[in-house]
Amino acid sequence: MSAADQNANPQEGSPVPERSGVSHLEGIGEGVEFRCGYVALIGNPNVGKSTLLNTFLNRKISIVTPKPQTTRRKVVGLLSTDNYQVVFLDTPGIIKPKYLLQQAMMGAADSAAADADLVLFMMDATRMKGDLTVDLGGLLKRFQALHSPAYLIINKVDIIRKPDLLPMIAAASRMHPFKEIFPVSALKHEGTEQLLASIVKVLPVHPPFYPLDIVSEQSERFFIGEIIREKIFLYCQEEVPYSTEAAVTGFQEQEGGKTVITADIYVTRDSQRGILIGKQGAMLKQIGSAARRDIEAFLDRPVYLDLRVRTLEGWRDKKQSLENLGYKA
Ligand SMILES: Nc1nc2c(ncn2[C@@H]2O[C@H](COP(=O)(O)OP(=O)(O)OP(=O)(O)O)[C@@H](O)[C@H]2O)c(=O)[nH]1
Ligand SMILES: [Mg+2]
Repeated sequence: MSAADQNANPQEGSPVPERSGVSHLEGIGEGVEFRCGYVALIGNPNVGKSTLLNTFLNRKISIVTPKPQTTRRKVVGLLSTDNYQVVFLDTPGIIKPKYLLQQAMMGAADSAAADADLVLFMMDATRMKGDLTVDLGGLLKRFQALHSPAYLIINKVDIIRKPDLLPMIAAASRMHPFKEIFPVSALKHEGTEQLLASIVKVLPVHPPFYPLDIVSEQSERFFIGEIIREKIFLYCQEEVPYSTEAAVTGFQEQEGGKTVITADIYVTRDSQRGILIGKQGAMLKQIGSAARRDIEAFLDRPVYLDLRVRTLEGWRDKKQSLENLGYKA
């Protein structure tokens, strides 16, 4: 990521360029069979898709919380070496949409899956003991038209009894001819290296789509908005996180000093403003200082963060508001 795109739309919606885009061949030796392709992480909410992306990249770029529906947009993470570039696409968890924002979220998951050379269907092992036809069956049905190869990733194996694993694998493999099935713990980095080695092997021989020295081409503004949203998900309860969006409005690097970042937090109705601000501003202060610490780590420089809470009446169900916030409604 670079600070070059400070003037860009803070919430760009369509991060992935056409495949005919520029190649970045510098530094790639002749005769090396370079592999590059798109790998989509698809699954129900809360199964650990964003955690797995961060584990692969060895860096936290995609926000993670214990609450479902944390991820709302496609998040592009690039893992590059001299021999390969994996373009990981983290996606929102699959749900039945109840409002327009959720429809846009499902659109992001669908388009990532359609773009992918390999789809990683991800399940939460702790939810796989019972009848698989609901969770896994529903996923497979939704994406049955896909032609790309699919792996099944059974995540969170650190918190199940190991003897439970074999019957899960057997049941899942009866439901779909997955190319591979990998039990992993994205959190504890168990099985993830073997998974990555296998992913690289099935990528097409192709020059890299992006420069090799960047982790994402999404803007710093986008990731800062995400960090603020993560803190709102962590500290606010019930419907508040789901009614909230964060957008960076200003980004100024002061010479020799702090980077001053201003951001708006939007809520769907006035009554939620009070909750977000809290008694004597305590809630907003908590969100702000936690976000600032993470933004400083992310940008690797000191930051002054100024948050404003605004009501954007019913934004989750308004096409124009969603588009202004960078969603493809
Ligand atoms: N024990 C355990 N917890 C995990 C593992 N992977 C993820 N988690 C936890 O599961 C919760 C959800 O993780 P996320 O990575 O946000 O899940 P997600 O699939 O991206 O969720 P959405 O963005 O809501 O679709 C967090 O509390 C994670 O810490 C794992 O391997 N083991
Ligand atoms: Mg996520």
